[in-house]
This record gives sequence, structure tokens and C-alpha cells, in this order.
Amino acid sequence: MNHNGRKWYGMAGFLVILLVLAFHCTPVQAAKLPSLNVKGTHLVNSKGKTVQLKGVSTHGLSWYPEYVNQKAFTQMKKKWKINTVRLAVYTAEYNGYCTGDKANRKALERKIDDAVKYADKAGLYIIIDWHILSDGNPRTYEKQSLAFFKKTASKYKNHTNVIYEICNEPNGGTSWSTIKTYAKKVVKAIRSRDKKAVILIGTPNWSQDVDIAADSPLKGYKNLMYTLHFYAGTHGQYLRDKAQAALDKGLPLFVSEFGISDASGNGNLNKSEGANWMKFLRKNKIGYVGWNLSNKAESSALIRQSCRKTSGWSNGNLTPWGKWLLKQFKFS
Ligand code: IDC
Repeated sequence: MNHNGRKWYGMAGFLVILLVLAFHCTPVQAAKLPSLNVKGTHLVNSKGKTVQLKGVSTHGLSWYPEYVNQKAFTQMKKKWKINTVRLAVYTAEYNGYCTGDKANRKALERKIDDAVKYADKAGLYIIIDWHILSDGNPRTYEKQSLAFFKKTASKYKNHTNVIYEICNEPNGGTSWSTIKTYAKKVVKAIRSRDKKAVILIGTPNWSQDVDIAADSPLKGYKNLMYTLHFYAGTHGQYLRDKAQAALDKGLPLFVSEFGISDASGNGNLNKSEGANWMKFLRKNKIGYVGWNLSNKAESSALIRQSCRKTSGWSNGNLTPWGKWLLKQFKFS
């Protein structure tokens, strides 16, 4: 080979190395999901077309983190036909975000980072849920909540698929005016970092008194929705009446958690009341998220207790509730 030949070989080799490097250093850029907007009482995409979100909630991320993985997210999107996953970040319970130590907090934050990455790649919307429960009043951990949402909204402001849920279920007599005081601060903190993301706000009495919230919603912000939670074994027509009253007053609703067991998350399934609820949700284009992606021994778990798999589930791996919910996803 003459001198020139060697030169060309050298240059070609150099180019190949450059290409390989470029390929390895470019982050995989999944197609971005369209950002969502609240219009009237429901969600629309950037073209103004109605979008009904549907999906599943994790159990507490502190206790069942293993279900947050790429294979599970991709399977649920492709096979279960969901478009949304909710991450339940318990605040007060054992190893909650506010009760555990710093290492626990960091582990939860890393898990949320992973979940957002998996959701980006699978093409899923992802709800980051500040899961207050035994801490009934969202102001109990208001300082921690503000710090959490400031950090989180700064991190994910460019992710059009991220939705913030700022207080799962206020309870213990916490009034709407107290929730509003809290919500105004947290919404302001998120909005100064992320101008558009959809924000879900919990309502009094375990996120059931949406009719009360409808009398005085937050003012001055777009893309806010209010959560309605139900468990069909316990909650029936009277709660749909409250929801209808809220819709009639123009309140945007989102069902960020529901089940068809009783409100304890256990007991018998009430499929006929569940069907009534699904009819109501479809008619009003209300997004819905089923509780919970785990194999815990309770009737609100989606995976059978005997199944150890954290992805790649067959229909036989699902509980009766899991099978019922999957039928709903495929129906609409
Ligand atoms: C339940 C879980 C259960 C857990 C309990 C306390 O299913 O395994 O021991 O929380 O952490 C809610 C809550 C949700 C509850 C669920 C069922 O948002 O955290 O999960 N539920 O009780 N509201 C109404 C019902």
C-alpha cells in the first residue's frame, strides 16, 4: 500500500471512531409526548383534541420500588394500552419522604429520576404524587413539600409528560380553605419553574368533596385539575352526584386513584358499581388511574401475591381486579 492509501485508511478509521463516539454520547431522545392543557373540565392536546388519561399507580415507592423498571413501563404501554403511570411518594408512613432519613430521601429521588426516564422512553405520562395520608393535613409537611416540588419542577421542566399531584388525600377534617392555602404556595413554586405542567390538587375528605372545591377553585393559574378518588366497594351514586355537581360548576376533575374494592384497599370487589363509575368517567372524559401496581396480599393489588415477576406478566399473573382493570384500558 502506498503512502496515500495508508492516509485514506487512517482518515476512514478516524471517522468511524468519531461516529461511534457520537452515537454513544448522544442521549437517546424519545419522541416527546404532546404537552397537555386543561380546557373546560378535561384535558386536550396541543391540537385541542380531548385526551383521556388512563393508567396505574404504583404502591408506595418506598416499599415496592422494584415495579418501576423499563420493561414493566414498556409492557404496560404496549400491551395494557395505558398512557399514564402514577408514582406514589408517601410522605408520612414508615420510610416516607418526610419520615425516613436522608439516604431514604435520596433513594426516592433517584427512583423518581429513573421512572421519568422509563416513562420518556415508553411514551407515558407520569404523575409525581405527594402521597399524604396519615398526615391528613398537607400543611403538616408544607416546608418539605415546597422544597420537594421546587427541586422536582426544576429537574423536569422540559419533560412534557410530567404531571404534579401535590396532595393525595387531605383528611381528618382538613378544610378546603386550609388545602387552598397550601396549594397556592406549592402551585406558585411549581409555576415559577414550569409554566405549563398539569397540576393535580387534592380535595377535602380523602379527595371526595370536589363539590366544595368547585365553589372556590384557585384563581390566576392555568392547567390545574382537582382530584376525585373512589373505591367502588364503598363509594357509589352519592359520590358521582358530588362529582357531577363539581363538573356542572366547571371544575376540571381527575381520578388519580381508584379501586373497586372497599376503601381499605381490601375486601370484595364491586364490579357492577365499578361499571357505573367507568360509564361516568367515559362520558365526561375524566382521566383515571387504578391503585396499585404490586403483589401485596390485598384485593386492590394488580399482581397476584404468588407472582414474583416485576414485568412480563401474563393474564394469569393478574388478580381479579387486575384483569378487570385491563379490560377497561382496552375498551377505551
Ligand atoms: C393503602 C394500601 C395498603 C397500605 C395503606 C397504608 O393499599 O397496602 O397499607 O395504604 O399505607 C387510599 C390511599 C392509599 C391506600 C388506599 C387503600 O390513597 O394510600 O393504600 N386508599 O386503602 N385512599 C383510599 C383508599
